[in-house]
Amino acid sequence: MRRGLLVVLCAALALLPAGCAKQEPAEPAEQDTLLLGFAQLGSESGWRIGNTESVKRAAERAGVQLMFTNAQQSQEKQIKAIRSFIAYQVDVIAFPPIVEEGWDNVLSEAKAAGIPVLLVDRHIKTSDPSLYAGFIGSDFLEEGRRAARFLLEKTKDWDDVRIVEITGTVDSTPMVERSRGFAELLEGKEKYAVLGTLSGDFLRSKGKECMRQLLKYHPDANVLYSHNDAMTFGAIEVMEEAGYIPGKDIVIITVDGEQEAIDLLIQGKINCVVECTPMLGDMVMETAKKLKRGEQIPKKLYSQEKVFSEFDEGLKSLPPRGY
Ligand code: GZL
Repeated sequence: MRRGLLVVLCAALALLPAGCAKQEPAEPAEQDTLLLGFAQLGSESGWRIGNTESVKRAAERAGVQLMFTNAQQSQEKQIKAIRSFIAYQVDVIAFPPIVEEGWDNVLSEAKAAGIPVLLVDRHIKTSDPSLYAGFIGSDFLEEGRRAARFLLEKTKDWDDVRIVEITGTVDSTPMVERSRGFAELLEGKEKYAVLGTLSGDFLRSKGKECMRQLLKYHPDANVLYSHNDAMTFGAIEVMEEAGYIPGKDIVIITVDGEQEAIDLLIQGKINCVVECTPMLGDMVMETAKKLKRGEQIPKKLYSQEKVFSEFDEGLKSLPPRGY
């Protein structure tokens, strides 16, 4: 029954602007092959594109039959994709919730259908934690603290630290927690002031707009804390257009760890890159297989991450970042 719906469902999914990219396994699907529905949130950054590649490559390696959709930054489309996976009776659903609120109804439907759900990369706010089996991704609070720890070291001899912050998508877990972790370590330290905060939605284009606005109202800013590399790249363009020397006139702390960010760190245009790895695919496949076997999994599985900064030796010999 389930496989029989495949053509209909993918045709229906294909009506979604985001389309359905079902990955044909190399061999004919065995009955015990895991069928995983992955509702990606978009293609907003190099990080997200790397995450998509990681999921698809891992599915191939693991012999997992993958149904993959891209919601193009729309929560409504993510919800529709999850509903289509429920209709198709996939074995496991995995997705990065674009924002933290608004998932209880559709996840209750998945629970009623007996389909376990994996939160990947981002978290949800819910009063019912039974609606998801587990979370796989980064500790964003710690990422924020790591950004602050670098800043405290970098500015220990400064008298006056004037920070502007460009945040990610409002009400997304990385935005909320990267802000909170950063502020936590600067709490009560008089010489640190956040002059202005704007959301760049994790997009390079909006990062440019935000930096233009922030420099207009805070031309004396001497630190930028940006929640992802894509927005940082846009901000650097604006700084240089306005005559600032990035990494010198304005210390730049960014999160993700794309290759381009490491290259700019080596050039001295960025001062600190807090790693947030998109390479979650293998963890997702391994955990989804455990769920299909009815095994218990941890409620939270954190990825291991590092910090790269101007204090490091050997940056030029780092392996390629892959995103
Ligand atoms: C973080 C991830 C964020 C990245 C951005 O895990 O959700 O979304 O930091 C991406 O680059 O757009």
